[in-house]
Amino acid sequence: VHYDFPPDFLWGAASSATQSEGTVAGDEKAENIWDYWFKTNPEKFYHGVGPSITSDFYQQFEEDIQRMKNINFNSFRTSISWSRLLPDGEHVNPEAVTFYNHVIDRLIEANIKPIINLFHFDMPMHLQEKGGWENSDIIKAFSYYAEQAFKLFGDRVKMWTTFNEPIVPVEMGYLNTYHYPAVIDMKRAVVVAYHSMLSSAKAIETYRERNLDGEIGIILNLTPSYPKSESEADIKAAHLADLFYNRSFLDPSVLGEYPEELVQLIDEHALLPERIENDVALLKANTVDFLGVNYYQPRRIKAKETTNAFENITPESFFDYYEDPNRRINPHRGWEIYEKGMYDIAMNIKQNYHNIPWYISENGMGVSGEERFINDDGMVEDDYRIEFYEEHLKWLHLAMQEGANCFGFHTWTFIDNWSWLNAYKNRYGFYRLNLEDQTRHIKKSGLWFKALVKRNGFD
Ligand code: BGP
Repeated sequence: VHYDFPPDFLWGAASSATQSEGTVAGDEKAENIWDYWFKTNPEKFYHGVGPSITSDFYQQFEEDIQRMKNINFNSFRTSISWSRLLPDGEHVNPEAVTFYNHVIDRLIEANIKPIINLFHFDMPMHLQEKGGWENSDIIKAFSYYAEQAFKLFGDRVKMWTTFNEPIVPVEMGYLNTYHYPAVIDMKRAVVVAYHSMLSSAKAIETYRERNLDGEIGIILNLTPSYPKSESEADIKAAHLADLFYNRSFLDPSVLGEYPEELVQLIDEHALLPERIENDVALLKANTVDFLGVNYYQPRRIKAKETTNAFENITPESFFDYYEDPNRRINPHRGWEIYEKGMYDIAMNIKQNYHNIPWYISENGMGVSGEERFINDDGMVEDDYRIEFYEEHLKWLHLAMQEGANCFGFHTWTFIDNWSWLNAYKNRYGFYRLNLEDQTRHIKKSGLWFKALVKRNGFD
């Protein structure tokens, strides 16, 4: 069997500002929630390594872009750091402008299409102090930031996204204590989700007002929810998980409105946020041009077994997770591997989201202790990662044969990078990062990718 992909298919990888740029002395970048949290709670971070130690893309981007070119990337996604571009929220930092201009120009010179994302978990601290996404003023602040980015870079960047995984700050920061501000409060979580969705729509409106020649979308982590059994209760539970964790952003982003059922459910539990004027019209008029889909693993759902679920309400008050004994697990990270999930997402978009153009904006395999796989030539022999990608690409290929409107595949990630909770524990890159001397070393998967892109497919 040959797995051929269409001409112009986007191949590359994704990264984010906070996870790759790093900070340097004399840097004008202001603090974001990650810098602040690391300063105040370093013990929360794996091995005490915070966001200042990264692969130093800020200083090494020229060579790194050559590395991308060497393995045939034709596209690359990263984010702008809001607190670097607008340290005080108002004035543009000229150093940041120079940096992002250089990154964008070098990418274009190397024939690598830049896809620029505006928000990847890194709220500037001065805005977080005013409530961050909880404060409705954020909608204006975000659209101001977006406008500056469009003005500065919109002549050359033709693909923008407003957010990466907007559900994650909601889930990790307001329903779990993993991300700052680390509170468990469904009411606040709903407000955060609502204001981030409106901020995305407002930024899209701002983009379109400028009549730029380009497209704007959003990146969502879609986690297909599979019921444990065919019982009505399990199916309903999986449906509710899907409403909370996928459709809360997917529907308003693509269809321009929240699922009625979700609104009702939120209302029944007295969790509806104070409405913003014109919200319905804003969402309706500013749906996305395209969708980025991050896919790692599905959710396995069963009906709720325990009672008293609504005491401290969270989405998990409505369903339980279960572990399928037959599931396959990535032994190096603990996440389930279920390649068909990618196909199911594709079919869902085709059937229920008017087959909007989309691409895989992240897919990847985190591996802890990857040094174990370094061979005598100093190369990580990550055959497990190659297999992981090929198995996913097979399902993607099938979906495309059945009409899925997918235009690209990006992996997570290019060079091993710093992760929010786990720092450098789990490695994902095509290049291994040696943290001691900041050297980069291609892995076997990097060479595999190079051949894949050249061939525009595999056999
Ligand atoms: C996604 C994020 C990325 C990245 C990735 C891997 O959810 O968009 O920023 O971190 O997950 O996850 P982790 O780093 O937790 O292993």
